[in-house]
Amino acid sequence: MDPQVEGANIRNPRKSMARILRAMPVIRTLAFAALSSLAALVHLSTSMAAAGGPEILKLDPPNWWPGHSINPVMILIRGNNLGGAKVEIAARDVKGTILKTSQSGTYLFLNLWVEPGARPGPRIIKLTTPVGTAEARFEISAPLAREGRFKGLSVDDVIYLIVPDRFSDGDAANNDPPRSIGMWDRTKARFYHGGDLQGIIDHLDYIKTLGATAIWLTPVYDNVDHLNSLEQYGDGPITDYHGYGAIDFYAVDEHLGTLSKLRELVDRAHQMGIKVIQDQVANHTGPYHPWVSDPPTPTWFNGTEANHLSCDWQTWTVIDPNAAYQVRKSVLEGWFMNILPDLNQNDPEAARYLIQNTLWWVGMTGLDAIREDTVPYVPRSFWSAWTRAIKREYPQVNVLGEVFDGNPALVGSFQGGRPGPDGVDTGLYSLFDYPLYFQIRGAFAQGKSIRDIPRALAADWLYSNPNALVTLLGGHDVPRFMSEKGADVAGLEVAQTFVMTTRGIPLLYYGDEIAMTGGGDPDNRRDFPGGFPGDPRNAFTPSGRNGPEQTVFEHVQKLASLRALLAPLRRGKQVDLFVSDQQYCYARIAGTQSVLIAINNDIVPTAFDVSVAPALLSDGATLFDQLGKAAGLKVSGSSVRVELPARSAAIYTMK
Ligand SMILES: [Ca+2]
Ligand SMILES: [Ca+2]
Ligand SMILES: [Ca+2]
Repeated sequence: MDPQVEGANIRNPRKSMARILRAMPVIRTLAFAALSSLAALVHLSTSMAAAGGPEILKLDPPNWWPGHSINPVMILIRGNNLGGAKVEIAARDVKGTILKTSQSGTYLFLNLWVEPGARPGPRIIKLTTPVGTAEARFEISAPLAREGRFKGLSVDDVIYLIVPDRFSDGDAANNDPPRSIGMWDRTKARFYHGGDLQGIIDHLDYIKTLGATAIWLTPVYDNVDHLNSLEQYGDGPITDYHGYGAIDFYAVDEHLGTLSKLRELVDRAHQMGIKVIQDQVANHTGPYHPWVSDPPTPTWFNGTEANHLSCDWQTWTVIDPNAAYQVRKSVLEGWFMNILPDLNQNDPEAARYLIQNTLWWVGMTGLDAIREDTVPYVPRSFWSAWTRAIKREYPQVNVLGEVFDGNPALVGSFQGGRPGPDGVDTGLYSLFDYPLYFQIRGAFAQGKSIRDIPRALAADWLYSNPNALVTLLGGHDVPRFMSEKGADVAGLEVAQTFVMTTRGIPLLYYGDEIAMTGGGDPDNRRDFPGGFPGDPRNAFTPSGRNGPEQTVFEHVQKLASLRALLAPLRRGKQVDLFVSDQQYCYARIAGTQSVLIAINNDIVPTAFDVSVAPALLSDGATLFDQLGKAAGLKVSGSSVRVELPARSAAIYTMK
């Protein structure tokens, strides 16, 4: 059954959904055009297929826009008996030619030319074979107004990462949907817990109050509607609650909501001055994607379910001048865990499909940036073409890429704006600063030397734009900071101060603002307390937070407000002034304005002298700690004497 046809928004139509509904393909065969019941439609069209006539089940994409930089748009039609079909579109402003048909007759690729002045509304695509005719409705959509949308991530942002299933349940009706019953169980760490898009909408004010300016949600693609028994961890089948196992790249998972709900979320976020970053995956599909047993082209995937490479994770080989092609191949073409079907971006139709899909989500929702999953496992030439296509249509929309590696030479090679070692400019705006992340954990949780921090920053020359890197002390793929050996609240706060004041764009992982604990995946994705019906307390409100939680929350809030207030913390050049085994002092300097940050990572109080001439501070200047924990400073000659309590940090500005 086609998930898009069956979408919940069709069952519960609302006024605001009208536009989305119009965009959905209404699929019918000629003989049954008058049918109004979608359930009956699917049933009956199946019997049509048995009769040998052509049948259309799905259009990817189901709609497109006039005046778009991609024209013709490639429509992948899934159905039956499509071999030898001829296409007819009764419209003067839309023309279609058949590009190819799969040998099985279950896929047909159509090039669709849309006249720039084409009026929004439906067009009927008619496919005819000697045995019969099938029709499907394709929608020409009015582009969303650009004002206030498609803004792109910038150094001024603070990102808040949410795993939607684990944040807040705003709609109990989608917890155990009829279509995918039996996947919801809050006692099981790898089952759906009921969080959804409505729950995020309901807590945008919380995110705003905290001080984040952008939200990143793990993928909202439709994932498989039954238990996943292929990927197991010793306790039976799991679910793909995390969203990374798409079975339909053109639909929102029914546990999270609908496409119109996602649009509503983006609009509501924009109204509150919050950007939205969509998590996308171009490397692989979920193991149950219908393409796996019947790929649209013979080379759609790298290998087949029965015969493929397994990914060996040796990502450095993709830029290693000494790596043999065969070694690199298992990184680029291997299936994750030997399970996840690896898309082949060298297949021209697969590449077009993926590029169009990215632009479709942006165009349908008005989102601002993309977080791209598993970047090193895809040919860099594809990223180059993909980012150029994004820029052509949405010049401000940019991409934050995941290269999960501690080696800055590898991560840096993926940042765009200049050719990489292979001559390819990926066009990626930002990468997660994992090289720095590992040092943050080492110093501020495990108590290792703080020198490792400036030592990591010394590799900034390997990046085309270090200020655009996304800095983090935690995320959904690593154990929580507070569950790291040696971690305590004081160390967490120092780490947060560092992340929010050093160069880069800070990432806050939901729950770290209240010092949540949790080990490795999936324990690091516990439900946010208060986000779910029946929770004993509500940590979204001050009265629902215990003492340490409230202290950490207020600390992060203060840091975010200082970041908003003080331009050097966002845009300033970072100048390291002093480092010893457990003390570190640096300035952020923008124009004539500077901010001084001092950290004592030791378990005892400390005092040290710092020469502040490079930070544009002159004799007699007085400085004040914005965090209110350290004494003020007075510049004497060209230096200050910093005095800090144990495990603490100060952010000094001129009074
Ligand atoms: Ca729900
Ligand atoms: Ca699903
Ligand atoms: Ca791959």
